[in-house]
Amino acid sequence: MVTISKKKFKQSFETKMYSLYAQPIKDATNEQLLSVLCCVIKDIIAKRWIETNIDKEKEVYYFCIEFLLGRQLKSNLLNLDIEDSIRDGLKELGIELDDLINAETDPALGNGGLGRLAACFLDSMASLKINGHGYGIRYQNGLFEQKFVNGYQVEVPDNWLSQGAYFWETVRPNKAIVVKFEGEIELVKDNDRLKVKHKNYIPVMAMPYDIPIIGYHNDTINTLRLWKSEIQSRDFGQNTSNAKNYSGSYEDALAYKYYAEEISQVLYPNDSNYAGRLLRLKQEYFFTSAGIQDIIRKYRRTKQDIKSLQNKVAIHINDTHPTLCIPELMRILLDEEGLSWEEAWKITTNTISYTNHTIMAEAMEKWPIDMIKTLLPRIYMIIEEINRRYNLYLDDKYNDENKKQHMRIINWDNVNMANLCIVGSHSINGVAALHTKLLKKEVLRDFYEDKPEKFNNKTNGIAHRRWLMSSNPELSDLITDLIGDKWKKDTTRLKDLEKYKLNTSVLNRLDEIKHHNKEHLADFINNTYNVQVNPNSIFDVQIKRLHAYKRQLLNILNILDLYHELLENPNFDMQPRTFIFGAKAAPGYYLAKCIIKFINSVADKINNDPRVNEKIKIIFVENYGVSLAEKIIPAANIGEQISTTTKEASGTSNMKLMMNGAITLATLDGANVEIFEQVGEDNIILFGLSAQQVLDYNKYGGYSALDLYQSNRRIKRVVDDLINGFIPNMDSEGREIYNSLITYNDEYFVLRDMENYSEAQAKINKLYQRKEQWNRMSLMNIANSGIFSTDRTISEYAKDIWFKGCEINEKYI
Ligand code: 26W
Repeated sequence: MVTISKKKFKQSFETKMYSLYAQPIKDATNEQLLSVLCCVIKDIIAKRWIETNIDKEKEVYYFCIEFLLGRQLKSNLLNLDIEDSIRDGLKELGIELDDLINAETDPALGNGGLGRLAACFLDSMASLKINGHGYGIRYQNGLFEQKFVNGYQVEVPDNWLSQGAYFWETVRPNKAIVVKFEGEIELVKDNDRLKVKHKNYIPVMAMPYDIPIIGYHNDTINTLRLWKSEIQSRDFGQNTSNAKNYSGSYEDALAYKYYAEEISQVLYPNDSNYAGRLLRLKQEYFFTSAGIQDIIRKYRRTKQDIKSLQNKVAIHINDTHPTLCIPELMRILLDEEGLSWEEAWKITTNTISYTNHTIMAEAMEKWPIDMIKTLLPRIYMIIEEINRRYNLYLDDKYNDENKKQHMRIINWDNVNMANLCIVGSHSINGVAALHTKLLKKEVLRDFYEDKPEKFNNKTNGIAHRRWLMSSNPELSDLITDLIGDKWKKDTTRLKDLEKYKLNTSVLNRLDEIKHHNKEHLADFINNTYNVQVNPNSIFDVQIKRLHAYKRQLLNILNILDLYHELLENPNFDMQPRTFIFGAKAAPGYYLAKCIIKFINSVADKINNDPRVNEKIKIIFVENYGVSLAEKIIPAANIGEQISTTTKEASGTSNMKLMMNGAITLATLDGANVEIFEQVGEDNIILFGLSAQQVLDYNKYGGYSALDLYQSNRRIKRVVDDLINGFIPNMDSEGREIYNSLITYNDEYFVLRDMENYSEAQAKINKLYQRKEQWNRMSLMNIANSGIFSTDRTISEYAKDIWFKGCEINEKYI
């Protein structure tokens, strides 16, 4: 393990300050101090980082179009176990560590669940000593910064590199790679073989920026390699003699610069609707090609037979965005290594595995063939050949035309990326038990019936080091006081907490810690939004992207209903509640933006109504992201997981909230099902339609939102509030939401689940008044959250997918 004494640290810090900034410490800004600290830490780990990268065993490469890392300083200090000596050392230099922790930018290189999961996976791979590395894109602008103006979401560009650099990264120009776009393919005779010549292509340089991923209390330091797109201005020994010839004019040079740099300019702020934009396809090929070329370059240096690639390398495709890994690997094996199609296909499918993250039809990627053909001529030829061979297989095996249509890779002039992933990989997994079941039985049924052995489930998880140890240190210390610290490396040990479930003093301690965290959050809310919240109220939290299926609307309509009840009957029995929302809407998603405006408008009305504001407060935090989540989750009493059943593949905020002692209020959707199985019915509040009921409604109809609206007084009252001026200044937004519920028959069953939801909320109201029982529920949630650590998830991926049949697998059995 790396260590550093306080004395040595202080010396290094001063020396670095002089060499980087030539100034005394007292003159430095927090950003400068932070950059110096990052450099010192990078020096400490450098040797170990190099050693980890000397290949020993099979390596895993995790391709993901987004990585939502969060701030790194605190978690790096935790994982290196040097926080105390660094804190003390800095103090002696007159510097507060916490100021530097807060000065770090939070790189928002992801939209939500998918990107954050990828970041948690990196943490667990390093902590389990798996040589597992991430490949992604170094977006110049991450997810937009959200501002509220008159209650509307306004998007501001996220300029996370405005300080000039990201202190954790190391750029490696000597490892740059050329990615080729457009041009023409010529087949030339070379002795008795046909050789592929790619002419007139546009070369784009992929520049690698490496971020160290530090394992917990071990010597593993993996790499997240993010690629930045640049013009090809230098020759790093790569043959680009067939590249397009530019005239050399100023205009040409500018156009080329724009073409290259645009690719990694901005993260697509959309996590639900597939947009089909050419630039997105460029991004997808850009980072997959760079990554695959990088892997093969490294492998070639080992001088091993390319046919043994699968023994040394596992490539994981996280959702369909990196699908082009499949034809890109084929291209290299065929065109550069000269293998036969059969050999290349075997290596490719044995090396690649795929995770599906959504069953929502509108998120499924289907790229027009003309677009792929023009942008990636050689890749398209390979996809066409994969499709041709697969069609032969299908025609041989099945007669049912409908079924075959469904399974084809190229269909209706589009390439279906999920189908390509399924055909081109040896493992397909869903992200929670219910999700995998729906994949097998509904969405991918034909593929499952064709090759059942390829399908498996890997229920998501969360990095407990960030989401409990680092963000909730008081709770973490209490747990260690009670059961020792083995749980930090094996979270199933949290179960030992159950023996305190009747221990009043432990339950009280738990309550004090929650209260303390709520006071911190209340202070933050007061300082930031100038709203007073009562730490004795129930903190009821819904934090996730804004989407109709996640049903923030159900939550706010119920709040409106409570408001009416309170106005009608001031003695209405209600524990004070603080409803906390955090959510960004995709900029082009109009209904989601209307819902944001609606929540903000209701908040404005209720928070300023003295008749009720001892009872209800609504806080919609601006610009929700990883850093805010770390503040909110430790303070939550209730986690709202209220998606329309079948729609949320897994969810991960449900796990974070549970692990911090919040009680889950949920539909039996995604991983909520498994949370329920862990804690039992006494420790979770369930409501709503079952998966089967939702499937049946969707198949056979039978639900009329209008009938329900007309027959239920309370439902009618809140729906009418959308359009009757009760909530001021939202005529058109209210109408839009109203139409989605009534005119379009409530696609997400908001009104259908409303009564049941409000009963569940009433139940919570009662339960919270029995404080000891509530605290016991909280303890039971923490105690049973252990299986939701990504350490469990990742060891399952390792055992069942990446290292299956390998010697090194013994470690994971
Ligand atoms: C439009 C392109 C697009 C489509 C889908 C961009 C991003 C996506 C993601 C796959 C959406 C996503 O983040 N899905 C979420 O993945 C989480 C991690 O598995 C799950 O916990 C969430 O339930 C799922 O919605």
